[in-house]
Amino acid sequence: MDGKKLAGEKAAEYVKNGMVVGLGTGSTVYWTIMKLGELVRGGLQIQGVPTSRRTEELATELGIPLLDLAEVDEIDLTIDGADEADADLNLIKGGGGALLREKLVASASRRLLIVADESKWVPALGKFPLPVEVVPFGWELTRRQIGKLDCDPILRMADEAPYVTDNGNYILDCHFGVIQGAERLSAALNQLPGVVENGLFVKMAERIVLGFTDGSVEERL
Ligand code: DER
Repeated sequence: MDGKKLAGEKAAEYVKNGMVVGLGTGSTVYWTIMKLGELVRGGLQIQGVPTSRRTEELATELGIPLLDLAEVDEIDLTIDGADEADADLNLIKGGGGALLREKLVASASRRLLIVADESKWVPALGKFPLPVEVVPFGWELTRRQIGKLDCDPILRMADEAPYVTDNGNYILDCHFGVIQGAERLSAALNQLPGVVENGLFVKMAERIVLGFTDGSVEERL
């Protein structure tokens, strides 16, 4: 069974009529958005706030009414994926390059629900390199500063050129190894000149829906 599809579709059950829903980015929340498209065509009335251009395009194709983040005071529920999640529900996100808008939407949400397959559930964060969004101007200097935090930052490439986010920035994928003290590291990264945001989502998620290859689905708080 496809754990991502199981988790993604299960999460759609949390969406109620009249909600403003943050729509995450990635191949797991894709299934949530597909299910919401089906429900909207069946009469469900929601407004979505996309976390990336590609989520915006998908939701538009599906007929899900959309709002810009600037238009909403508060989002009822955001559903998004993750690259890693630990038992404290701290996350590494940004594998899909959408971490800045994802964190902004999540921070404006009353509830954050994560959807993932079992492979994302880890004893400790850090095996997945931590994405850090940086401004292109002087990125090499920023890279050196981040490297002083005991990691190896690698510029994310798309074909022969640096990957560029929806916000016109670069991403450094930072290999820390096991991360001890995610909150402290997140603060240390974000105070560096040139760093826009990082993929550590600390104490933001309320619960996670995990899909397993055996066909089971579990919720963990
Ligand atoms: O970039 C992100 O944080 C996305 O949510 C993404 O990394 C989630 O991964 P998925 O495509 O395996 O759901």
